[in-house]
Amino acid sequence: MSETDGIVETVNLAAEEGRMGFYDRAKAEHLAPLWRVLHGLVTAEPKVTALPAHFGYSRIRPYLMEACELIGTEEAERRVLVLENPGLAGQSKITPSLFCGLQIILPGEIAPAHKHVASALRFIVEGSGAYSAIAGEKTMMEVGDFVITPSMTWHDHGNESDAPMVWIDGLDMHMVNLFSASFRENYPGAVHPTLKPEGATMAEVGYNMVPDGFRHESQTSPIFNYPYSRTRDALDRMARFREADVCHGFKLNYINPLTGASAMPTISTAMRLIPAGMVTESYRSTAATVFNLVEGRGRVRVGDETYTLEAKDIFVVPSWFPVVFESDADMVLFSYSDQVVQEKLDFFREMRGNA
Ligand code: 1HN
Repeated sequence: MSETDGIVETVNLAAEEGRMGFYDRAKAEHLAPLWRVLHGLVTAEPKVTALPAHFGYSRIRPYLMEACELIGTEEAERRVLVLENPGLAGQSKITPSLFCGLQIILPGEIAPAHKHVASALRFIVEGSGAYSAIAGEKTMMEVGDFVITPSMTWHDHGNESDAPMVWIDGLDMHMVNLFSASFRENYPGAVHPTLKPEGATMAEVGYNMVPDGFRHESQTSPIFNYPYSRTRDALDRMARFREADVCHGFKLNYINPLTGASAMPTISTAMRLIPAGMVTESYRSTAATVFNLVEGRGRVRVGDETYTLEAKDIFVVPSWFPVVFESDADMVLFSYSDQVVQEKLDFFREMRGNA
């Protein structure tokens, strides 16, 4: 929408000439007439500048490998290629509120410890046996695992395997920056000392049981690795006795087991299974969503675009764009969005079918 779109709707353009002197003098006092911008500020429908986009993993992977020859993790701090929404180029945004990157870490490398207000998710795409250490507890990561770094929590990563590890980094820093609330700190030393044995937190809260007096102040789930083996098993079992949702297939949302709320306070995360042969009904919502195909094959239609999907591909559905999935072989899709924030703020809207 251009600046004049709002003006045409709101004010009599012929009369504007006589007001220009007033506008000029008001501007000197940092005053501006709302009536010239009103309808651009408060639109009748979402004003979406983000575009649908598809990042084929086989096309991206060579760039990740080349980046490994050009820079180490010590210098880069994090060796990440940012997935930029083509409608939001140069802003490090996959959607207006969310970051998406692909991080690669080679055998023997360490991504040094730091912490920041922004929360991060890792979704593992390739490799096995690298760890993320969060608040002094390591977790080994496998393809399909969903790993959380809560706000202002020390974290470092290391690859103790003999192959590269690649994961998606999803962050909420654009929300943090909207509020000018960002802080970050580097740890004095490459790695944070180990404070808890691996699996400690999973034992405490990962089995629908909790020790007496267990305290957890943060709004982020205490569970920081949701392993794919369990997620996949749950989807499989669910598909045997439930009806698939016509828009989402079989969908499970990641939750904080202590509260039942979204696992992360700022990012909704989910895994869905769209069984072979299913074509979903059209769905749109105000929560722009980033997807990763973990397994399976098929197509997705986003607005007027159709993307053929192979395992590990990433794509984005902007706000209010209709999405339809066509599954050729059981598709398992991870997704993240800002839905939880929009729900908290009473912004969220969705439309099922073509209604
Ligand atoms: C970050 O801290 C990580 O810890 C990854 O691995 C990606 C992108 C922007 C800002 C901070 C990490 C990031 C990031």
